[in-house]
Amino acid sequence: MSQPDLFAPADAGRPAAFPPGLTHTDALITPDEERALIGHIDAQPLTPFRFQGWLGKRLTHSFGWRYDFDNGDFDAAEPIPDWLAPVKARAAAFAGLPDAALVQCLLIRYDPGAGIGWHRDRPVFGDVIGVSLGVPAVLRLRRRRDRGFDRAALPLAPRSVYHLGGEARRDWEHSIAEMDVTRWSITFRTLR
Ligand SMILES: O=C(O)CCC(=O)C(=O)O
Repeated sequence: MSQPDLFAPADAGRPAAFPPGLTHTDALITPDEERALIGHIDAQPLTPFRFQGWLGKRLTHSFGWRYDFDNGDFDAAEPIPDWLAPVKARAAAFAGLPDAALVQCLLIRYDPGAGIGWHRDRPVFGDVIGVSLGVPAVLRLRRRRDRGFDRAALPLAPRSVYHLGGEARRDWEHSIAEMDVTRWSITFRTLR
């Protein structure tokens, strides 16, 4: 497990400490497992992310619980399927959480041109554990200060996993820039 890049560029050249509560490790799964997971994700009924009538470019599918960004509804969804069980167990162990606590799962496919803008996950969710698939990406983080933002950037290798807990989850926003090539992610969440 690593706490990469203790310092990253910030607005006005001010360095920002890497957020406490963010941990990361490479190689959570093997390349064969990654290929199988990508195949499963592509076989799901992925739909464009919707936000208050606006249609995003990334494609998503939820298991366990679904938060509807169009109307704020939060409802039970189809149970997390068996093909996700091994990666969920490893993600939970990595984060030091009980497997049973990861009750929500979001699949995302970012085709070229798709990204995810600055946000904090909805307050109904607790810890967030993300598995990154396909190609390298960068998880950008920022926290608003009196002037500008503190910023950090976590490189995500394919098959790596990150955990947003504590301050990183509570006080920092995160985003991923628009991709040039397709990337997939699996995020697991606890409920508060
Ligand atoms: O694709 C990722 O790793 C990030 C996903 C994310 O930020 C989210 O689902 O809220």
